Amino acid sequence: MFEIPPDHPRAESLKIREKLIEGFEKGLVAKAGLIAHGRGEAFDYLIGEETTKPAMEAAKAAAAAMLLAKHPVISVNGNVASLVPKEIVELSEVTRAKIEVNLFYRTREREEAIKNALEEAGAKEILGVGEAASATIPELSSWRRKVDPRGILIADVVLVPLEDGDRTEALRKMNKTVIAIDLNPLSRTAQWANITIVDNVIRAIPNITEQAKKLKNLSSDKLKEILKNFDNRKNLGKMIEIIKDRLAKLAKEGIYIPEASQVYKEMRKIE
Ligand code: PTJ
Repeated sequence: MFEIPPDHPRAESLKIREKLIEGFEKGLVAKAGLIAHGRGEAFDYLIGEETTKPAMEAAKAAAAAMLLAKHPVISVNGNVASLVPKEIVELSEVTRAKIEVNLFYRTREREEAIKNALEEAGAKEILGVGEAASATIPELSSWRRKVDPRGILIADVVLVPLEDGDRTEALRKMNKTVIAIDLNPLSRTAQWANITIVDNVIRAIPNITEQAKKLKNLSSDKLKEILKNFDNRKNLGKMIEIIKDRLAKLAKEGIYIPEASQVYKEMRKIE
């Protein structure tokens, strides 16, 4: 892995990027996955690279939905397997969710590479690899239509981190509850899902696990209450407001980076 200078002002973001490049070189991440990450980074900048209150509320609703589910499934693609393999395994253990590999750019080599990465991270069972993905999601023409009859096909709740909108729509039409993690609140996935967590998967997956641990001993009535009080439209609206207000504030203040702001002040003094 390329060594990131620890004092680099954007060291954390660069480390995440390197993880993805490494995942690409190991055959887990699709070329388009690198492009998708860039898009995610841009939206993360806009929200301030931290979990917002609405994102935490969505993570809580997601945890409640997964705990209430009969057959919860976590759908994993190349980006997710590269960025948060251990965190996916922990979430699956806390919520008893199955893990299924489901790829847009499906190749047998990538399926196997992702399965290996998840097993290295401690996963015991991985669905959806090779012939195991023998069932089909109706009305979906992409490779994402191929699912495991023990997993996504019979799931009542599916967590789809970094998804494309078509499958979210298809899963909803199959009456499944879809939980999406997407930094872009305007994406088709974000708009189609029942619960959308507008946050980076790096933060969102551990947040759902933390919430699930807290909620685990609640009665199903209490969990249902949490879901009833969650409104995805409103939550997405709040996220868009947060971006809007943040940009308005930054535009007013003139500059975003505190050190740069200081340099400008010094320059003005000299003038
Ligand atoms: O591994 P595969 O073959 O299944 O392919 C995976 C990709 C991501 C290439 C595929 O699902 C795809 O093309 O996705 P899209 O349509 O590019 O959408 C990805 C969405 O995820 C975009 O809205 C990004 O803003 C968002 N995103 C990117 N990185 C992150 C993210 N959201 C949360 N956390 C991230 N780290």
